[in-house]
Amino acid sequence: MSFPMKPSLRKYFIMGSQNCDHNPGDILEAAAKAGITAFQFREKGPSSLNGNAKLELGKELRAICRSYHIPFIVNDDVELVELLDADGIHVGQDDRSAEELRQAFPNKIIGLSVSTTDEVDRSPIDLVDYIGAGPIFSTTTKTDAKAAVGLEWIQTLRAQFPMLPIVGIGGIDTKNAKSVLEAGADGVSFISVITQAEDIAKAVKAI
Ligand code: 3NM
Repeated sequence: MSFPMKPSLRKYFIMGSQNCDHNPGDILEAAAKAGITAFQFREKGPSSLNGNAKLELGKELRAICRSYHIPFIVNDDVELVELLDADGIHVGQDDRSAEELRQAFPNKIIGLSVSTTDEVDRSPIDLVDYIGAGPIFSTTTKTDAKAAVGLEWIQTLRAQFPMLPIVGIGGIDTKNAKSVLEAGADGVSFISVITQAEDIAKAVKAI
C-alpha cells in the first residue's frame, strides 16, 4: 500500500513500550481511532523490549495500523521492517545509511533525522521520503536528545528544500504544534503528549 507523504506526516505518533505505563496496543488503538496519520514503532532506550517480545509487540501494533490504514514505520531495525512488512523505516544520523536503505527498500518510506546544517550537508536528502527535524523544543523523552534547535530550524530547512516533506519532533504538545506548521513543517511528530495524556482522543484532536 502506498501513502501520500505530506498528509501522512500531519499527526505522526511515535511510541515504544518504554514510553507506556499501560498497554501499548490500547494507546495506539485510541490514537489511531482519534486520527493520527502515521505511526512509528520506536522500541529504544532503557527498559525497551528485544528479540521475540519486540517482534510480538510489533505484530500487534502493525495490525492496528493496517486496520486504520495508516503507515507503520519502524525505527532503525531493518530485520523488523522485513518481518513485519512495515511501510517504512526511520533512521538517525548514526544508524544505517540512507543509501543502503534505499537499495534494500526501493519502495518503502525512508525517514531521516537531521538536527544541523552539517548533517544536512552529509545526508543524501534526495534518497529519503521525509526528514525529521528536531528537537524543536526541549524534551525529556529521549535521554540522549540534543539541545533544542527551535522553530528556526524548520524555517531554514524549508527555505533550502521547498518541496521536501518535513516533520518536526521534540517537545511538541497541543499548544505549540501549530507554531511548527506555521514555521513550514508538513506535520508534527510526538510521543509523550499522547502516551501521558489523560484523554488520548482529546489530545490527538487538539494537536
Ligand atoms: N527524537 P516527545 S526528540 C524520538 O530530536 C525523538 O530527533 C528526537 O518525544 C529528535 O514528543 C524525540 O515526548 C523525543 O518530546 C520526542
